[in-house]
Amino acid sequence: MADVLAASRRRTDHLTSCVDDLDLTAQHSPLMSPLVWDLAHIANQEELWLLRNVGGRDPMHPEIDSLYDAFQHPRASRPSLPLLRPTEARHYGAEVRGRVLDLLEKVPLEGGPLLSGGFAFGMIAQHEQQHDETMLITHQLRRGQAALTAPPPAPAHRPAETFTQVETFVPGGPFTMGTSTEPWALDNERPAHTVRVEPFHIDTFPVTNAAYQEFIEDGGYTDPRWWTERGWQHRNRADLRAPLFWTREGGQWLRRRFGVVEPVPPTEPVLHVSWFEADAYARWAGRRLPTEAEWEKAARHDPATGRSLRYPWGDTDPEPRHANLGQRHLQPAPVGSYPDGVSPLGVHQLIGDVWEWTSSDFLPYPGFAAFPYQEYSEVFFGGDYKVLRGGSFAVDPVACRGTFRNWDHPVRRQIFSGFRTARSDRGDA
Ligand code: AVJ
Ligand code: FE
Repeated sequence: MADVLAASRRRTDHLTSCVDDLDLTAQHSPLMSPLVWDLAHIANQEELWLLRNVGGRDPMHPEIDSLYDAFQHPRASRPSLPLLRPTEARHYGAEVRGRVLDLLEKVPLEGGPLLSGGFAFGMIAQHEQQHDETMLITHQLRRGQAALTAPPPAPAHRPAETFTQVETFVPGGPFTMGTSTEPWALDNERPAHTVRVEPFHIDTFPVTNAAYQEFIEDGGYTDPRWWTERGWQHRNRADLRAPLFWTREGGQWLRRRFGVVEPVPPTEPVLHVSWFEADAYARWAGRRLPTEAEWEKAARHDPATGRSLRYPWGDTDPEPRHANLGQRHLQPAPVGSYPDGVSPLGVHQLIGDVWEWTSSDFLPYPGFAAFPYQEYSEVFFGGDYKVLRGGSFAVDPVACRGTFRNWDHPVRRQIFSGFRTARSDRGDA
């Protein structure tokens, strides 16, 4: 447990030590907090859940709690708050962590639901990793010289052209969705329940930049036939013409990625598209987005046993050969890069690379119970949110499972979002 916590802190340090204090306190986009807010929010949540709720300690700095309550201050307003300075925020985080490690030696990892299986500690490690992904998004939005670098993923084993329009059949019938046994699963992934889906076909790989460019070149962005009414309004208002961070120069698509401008790689899964764009692409292709249940069946269902696996490759924790996770690379890997991560039905790269938009709204599973706080999931149910599945290259393995659910507004595209499409077995999409 201490190692898992240490890994999240190493990543936080990495993301906040490569820029100066001015950069840490600046707002790089109204969509994001200053990095120094995330830094102290991470410490504040750790203090709240581990030192106060688990350890029964008194608040260390009660006067700052409200500054770091995400529900009290929208992101755009956070730079004007009297936030802790970078040095103070780091000091606060280190002090909390020191006390947490003391507590970890004393407290039994069993008993109440908050402690059993080390849930509270796992929840806090996941929370820090989730904010690390948020901070990586801020880095991507930040202008100026590159602050982060990472080696590119290895080239794929097969040329990308062979993957165009390849799809995999998923049989109809029941499967187990969600989990009641995964110790660190968050409340919205619970409980396990049986869901039936009709037979369908799903893209074997995420939609690539090359395929997405065909949609652009075919006038996909200027033809209202492919868009929902709301999507079309949004496309006009926001003047969408291509994924976020793409520019066209001399007949070529370029993208800005962590401060570097480069040609768009045709074989990579498309990144930085909104739900509205993903939905329009699918309709243009004569297809549709998969539902969340369809995505999970394609990812977890093992037809040989009828059981749902923890991950597409089986029940073992993610290793680098399975998936592009953990910010080892600062981009998705070409399609075909992870034959070891394939699901029993034969679907590739469901975990890692890009978050995948589904057609589903973010709703509770039957039998849902908010735990340990309503603000984690419950207050978002029924709002204007679509579910994303699978996790991006920026997701740490500790915050990633076949059951993991993410959600965001359908207009959002600064997140590491892509998609794959599906079609029903019979009739139209
Ligand atoms: C699950 C990614 C939507 O970042 O807003 C972080 C996770 N919850 N702090 C978010 C979260 C509280 C959440 N997402
Ligand atoms: Fe948070």
